[in-house]
Amino acid sequence: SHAEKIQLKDLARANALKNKSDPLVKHIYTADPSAHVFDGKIYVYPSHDVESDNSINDDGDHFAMTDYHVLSLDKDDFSATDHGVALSIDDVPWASKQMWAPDAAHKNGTYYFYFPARDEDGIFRIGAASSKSPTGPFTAEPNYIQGTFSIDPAVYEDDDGSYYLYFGGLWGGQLQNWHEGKFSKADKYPAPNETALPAKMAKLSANMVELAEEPKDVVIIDDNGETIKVNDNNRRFFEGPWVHKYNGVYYFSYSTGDTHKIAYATSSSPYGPFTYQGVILNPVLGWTNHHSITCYEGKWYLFYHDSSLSGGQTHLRCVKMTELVHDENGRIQTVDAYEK
Ligand code: FUB
Repeated sequence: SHAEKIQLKDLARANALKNKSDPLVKHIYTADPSAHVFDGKIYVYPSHDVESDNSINDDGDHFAMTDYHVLSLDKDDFSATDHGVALSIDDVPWASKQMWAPDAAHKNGTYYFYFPARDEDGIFRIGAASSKSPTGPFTAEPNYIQGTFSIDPAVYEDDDGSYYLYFGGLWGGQLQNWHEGKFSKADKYPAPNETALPAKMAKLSANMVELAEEPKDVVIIDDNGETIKVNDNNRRFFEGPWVHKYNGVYYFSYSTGDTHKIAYATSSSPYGPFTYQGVILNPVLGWTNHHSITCYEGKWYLFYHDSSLSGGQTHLRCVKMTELVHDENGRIQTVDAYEK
């Protein structure tokens, strides 16, 4: 019967999620999973980690990725299919190296893929590519999105048909090299007791491959309305922004970088300011922590990664998923996924 089929599906999904330590795929290294539901199916847009001889440093030179694969999840048991190379650096005219954490969006039958990479001058920019299929292959725009810089794009599709691009990352992500619209080689941070460097956001143009406005600061404040400060490493934005909406509230979530958490803050507007709320995901195995959140058939899921598949090598990661719970007050229950 129909009811039995639904029960079987729920069982299969519950089974798939029971073991939080199972990577979605094991034949390649994957990281930074951005998950979306397109046409009734979950698609995951991850980075594709590769071995590299580069030295391990604070600039992230060891993250030397050169292409992207897209995963889709089976509707019944969430088993993952790898759809092969969706975009390669050889097919991106402006990009020189390091294809880092991507995202995707859907509008009017076209799928848009967003990705950071260094340009010919070694400066991180954010590019766009498109396809008629959610799994690509994607055709890159000839140049990066004008006005973008830094890393980790995340596109949020609002209920009114607006799309917002959030981006930014410290250290290797170069946010600290941008001041008054100019890139400088020297790192420059505000004083420790000043407002932390913010993520950036801007509305996308109707064509999805341009910004409709100058990037604005994503301001995070505490319960007293004070901005989160540079030296508040447990709460300040580091990289990996993501936005979802729950009960009409915008949730801005992100990695705290050197304190290795996924934290979140909430607002009544996609522009913020966002009020700090707490931790979504505690540190995982490996230096980076990077996530996304999506709702599928009434349940919320957290996608994240760790370095368990490579025995702990920070730049060789694997993506995973688990259920995410908002309590009756809209607070997110902290997930502890560290493998002991
Ligand atoms: O995967 C490369 C970089 O590491 C990402 O862009 C960051 O968010 C971090 O996960």
